[in-house]
Amino acid sequence: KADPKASSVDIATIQMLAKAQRDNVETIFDRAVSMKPCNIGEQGTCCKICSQGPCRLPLPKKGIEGKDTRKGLCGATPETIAARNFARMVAAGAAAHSDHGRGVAEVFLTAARKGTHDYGIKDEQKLLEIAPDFEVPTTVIVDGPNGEKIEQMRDIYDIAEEVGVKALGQWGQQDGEIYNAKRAPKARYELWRKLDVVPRGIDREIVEIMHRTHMGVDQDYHNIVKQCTRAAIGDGWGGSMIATDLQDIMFGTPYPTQGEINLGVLKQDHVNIIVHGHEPLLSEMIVVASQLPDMVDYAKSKGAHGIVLAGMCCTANEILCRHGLPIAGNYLQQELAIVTGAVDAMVVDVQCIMENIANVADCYHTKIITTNPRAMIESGHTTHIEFDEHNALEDAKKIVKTAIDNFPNRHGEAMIPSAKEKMVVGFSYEAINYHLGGTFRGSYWPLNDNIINGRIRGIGGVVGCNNARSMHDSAHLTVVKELLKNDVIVLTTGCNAMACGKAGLLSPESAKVFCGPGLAEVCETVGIPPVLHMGSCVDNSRILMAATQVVKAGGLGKDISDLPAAGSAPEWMSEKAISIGHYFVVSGVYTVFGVGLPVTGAPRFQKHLFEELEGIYGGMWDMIVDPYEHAQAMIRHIDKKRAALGLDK
Ligand code: NFS
Ligand code: SF4
Repeated sequence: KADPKASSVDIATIQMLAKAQRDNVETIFDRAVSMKPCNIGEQGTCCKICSQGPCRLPLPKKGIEGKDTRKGLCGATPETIAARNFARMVAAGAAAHSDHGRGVAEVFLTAARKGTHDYGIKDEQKLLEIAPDFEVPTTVIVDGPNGEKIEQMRDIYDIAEEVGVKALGQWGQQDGEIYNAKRAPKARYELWRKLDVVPRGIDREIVEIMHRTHMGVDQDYHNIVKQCTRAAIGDGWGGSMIATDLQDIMFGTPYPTQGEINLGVLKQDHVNIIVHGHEPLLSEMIVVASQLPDMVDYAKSKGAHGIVLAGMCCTANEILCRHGLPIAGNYLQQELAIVTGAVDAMVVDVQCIMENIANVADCYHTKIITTNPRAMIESGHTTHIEFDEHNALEDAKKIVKTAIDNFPNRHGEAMIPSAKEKMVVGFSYEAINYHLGGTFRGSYWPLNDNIINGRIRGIGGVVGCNNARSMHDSAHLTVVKELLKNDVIVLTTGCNAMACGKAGLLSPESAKVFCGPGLAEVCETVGIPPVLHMGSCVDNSRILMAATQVVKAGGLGKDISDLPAAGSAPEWMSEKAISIGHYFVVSGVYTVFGVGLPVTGAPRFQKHLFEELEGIYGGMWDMIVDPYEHAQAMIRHIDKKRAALGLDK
C-alpha cells in the first residue's frame, strides 16, 4: 500500500488516501507502489507496431560502446522506434484536443444557425476580433438614401455562421495552410513556411503521422519529427485555439474572478455533483441546470440544503474561469473525491478519467454518469446519459436530477476534508492585456517594460498533469516557487494551475511571500497573483497568444524564441502533454518535462529533440526530473535570452 504522507503534499489528498485505505479501497497510489513501469517502454525503445515484435531494444547496462548495433527484426533502429512512438503520442494528443475543438465548432455552427435554444453568442466582441483571421468580413457596404456608400455592421449571427463554417473546415482541409498559423509573430510564420511545416489541415496531419509510423514507412527520425511539428502546430494553433476561441464566444471570455479549490468545497448537507473531464459544452449546461429553482427545490424535497457543483480536471478550469464555480481537485484526486462519501454523482465526458473511479464508486454510493458516446466505462455500476447538444438543457436536467435522487442513498456521514483555498483566476490573454495595461485600451507594453527594466526576469509557462509515479503536486510547487523566487512570472493551465491554487499561489497576497522583490512589487502594484491561471489545457493556446502579444508589444525581439521565457510540465502523464510540449518547442520555447520522457533509449533522437531543434526552431525539449534543477535550467535559459537582448540579468 502507498504511504499517504509520501504520496502527496496536499493535506486533503493525504487524509482521503488514508481513509481509502481504512475503507479497504484500492487507489492509483497503491497500484503505483505494487506495479513498476517497464524499463524498455520507459526508454521509448519497445516497438509493437507489427506482429513480428514486440521488438525490445533496451540501452545496454554499460552504455553504448562504439557503434550502436541494436535493431528490431525489420532493422528499425532505436531512433526510428522511439521517434515513431513519440509521433504517435503527438498524434493522440493532437487528436484529443482537436476532436474537442471539432465538437465545439459543430455546436458553435448549430448555435450560429439558431438550431438550438441552449447555446448562443455571448462575447460578440471576440467574434468580431477573430472573424478577420478566418477572412470573414464583419461589415458590408450598402447604398445610403442619397446613393452614397455606407459601411454597415453585418448581422452577428451571419458572421458567426461564416466563421463556424470556415473553422469547421479547418479539420478536413487538404492543402493550403490553416488560418491561425498567421496569428503567430511574422518571423515565426515565415520560419514555418520556409521549413514547410505549416499544417495543411488539422486531421490530415494527424492521419499522416499514423501512416508514416505504420510498419515500414518513415524511417528517418528527422523526417518523423517534422511531421510531428505539423500535427502539433495543427493542435496548438489549430484545434486547441479554435476550441478556446469559440468557447469564449459562446460562454464568455474569462476575466479575473474569485474561486475556491480543494475537496473542502464539498458540503455535507448539499447534493454534491462533480463534473469531471474536459468539454465545457456539457458542464456549461449542468451549471445552468443546477441553478434552476425547480432543481434546487427538488434537492430540498430530498432533504438537502442545496446543490454544490464542483469541477475536476480541465472541466473544472473551464467553469471556474468563466463562473467562479469551485474546483474539487486535480487529476490524482478523482478517486479520492468519491472516497469522501459525499459525492452524489460524478459526471464525466472525455479525457483523464480513470477507469478505477467505477470500482471506487462501487464502495460508496456515488453514481458515475458517462455522457459522451466516445467514452463509456464497462461496469455494471455506471449510468450512461448521453448528452446531445440539440437537447442540452433537458439532458443536463436529467443528469442533475439523477444526482439529487441519489442523495438519500449516502452511507451515513460523509468525511469531507476541511482544506480549501481561495484564488483569483481567469487570466485570458485579453484579461492580461487589460490588467497589466491598466489603461482603458490596455496593452502588453507594461509587462514588456517590467521585463526590460528587470523587475520581472522572464516568463515561465508551467502546465500539465499529475503523475502517480511522482509525489502529487510536489514537483509543480517546487518548480513554480523557485521561478517566483527568481522574479519569473508564471502562466499556468491544467492540473498545475490547480496545484498552485491549493497551495495559495493564485492569490495576490502570495506575491510578497513567494516572489523576489521585483516581481512582488509588480504584482502588488497591479494587484494580480504572481501565477496567472489561464484556463484548461486547450487554453495553452492562450499562452501562445500571450507570447505573441508580448512580441508584438515590442522591445523583446521579433519572435517568441527571442523572449526570456521557458515552458515546463513537471508532472506530465498524458499524450496531450507531448503534443503541447512539441507545439511550444516549435513555436520557439525551451520546454522542460519532469518525470521522464520515453526517448532516453535512443540517444541520437534524444539529441535531435534536446539540442538540434534549437538550431532549427529556437526552442527545444529537455527532461529534468529534479524540480529544483528543472527550474534552474529554465532560469538559465531565460538569462541566456536576456543576455541576447542586451538586458541585465
Ligand atoms: Ni491537461 Fe486536463 Fe490534468 Fe493533464 Fe488531464 S486534466 S487537459 S491532461 S491530467 S493537465
Ligand atoms: Fe519489430 Fe520492425 Fe515490427 Fe517494430 S516494425 S515490431 S521493430 S519488426
